[in-house]
Amino acid sequence: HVRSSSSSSSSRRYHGTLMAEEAKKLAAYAAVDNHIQNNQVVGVGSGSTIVYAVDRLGQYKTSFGARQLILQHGLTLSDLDRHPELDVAIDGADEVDAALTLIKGGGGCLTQEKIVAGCAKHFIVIADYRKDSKALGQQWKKGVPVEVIPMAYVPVSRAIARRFGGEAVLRMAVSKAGPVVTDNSNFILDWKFEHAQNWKEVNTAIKMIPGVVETGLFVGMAERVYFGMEDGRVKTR
Ligand code: ABF
Repeated sequence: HVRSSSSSSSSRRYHGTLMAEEAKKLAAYAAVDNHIQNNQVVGVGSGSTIVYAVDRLGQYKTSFGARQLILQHGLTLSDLDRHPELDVAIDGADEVDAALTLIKGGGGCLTQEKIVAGCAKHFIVIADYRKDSKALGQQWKKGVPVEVIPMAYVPVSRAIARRFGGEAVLRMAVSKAGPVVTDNSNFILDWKFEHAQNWKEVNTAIKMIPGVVETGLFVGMAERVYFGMEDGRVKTR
């Protein structure tokens, strides 16, 4: 069944503005309530916003994929071998522009999330107000993540900068002990672009560079985005 959106009246506020955590929860609950029905197969991504969606999904009888969270919430874990077609995928994002183009992968996950989103009949994004942008780069300043085969990171970085400008920098672990290694055992380049581009073309072109596994540009994939806003409302796009 589908429930109506969360009300804002119970939202906690901080100095008159909704805290980002509360905004994430608002967006997540509204998305689940509006798009998930019992017994659906649902794909979920990673990050701090999706935690609230799984929390809400735990109240439904649903089977889906994102290991620890799902198990913690007593939901049925599955995979794309058993369920190659998903009813809905829900995920967070680092930035969402006016055309619903996303930057993802700030937290290190993008390839598996793009695969899951691509397997879903409906791909729904949840985010707090800080991710709401007119044009990519206005809010998210860390660039577009690009997952690369480790031995190719230097040539890929040079190819991106040469072709599209800016700089593609190897992402290092917080400890600085070495590069971040993804869940697919690859590295991540953060491409700090200089100006707005045709993201569809850029996404395709970067993917064609040998050594690139996937980009954090999600173009034409998101069907609907839910933003939890500072004033306690949920904005959809
Ligand atoms: C994952 O989590 C990543 O693709 C994206 O970078 C990030 C969003 O995380 P959060 O919800 O914590 O901002 O989906």
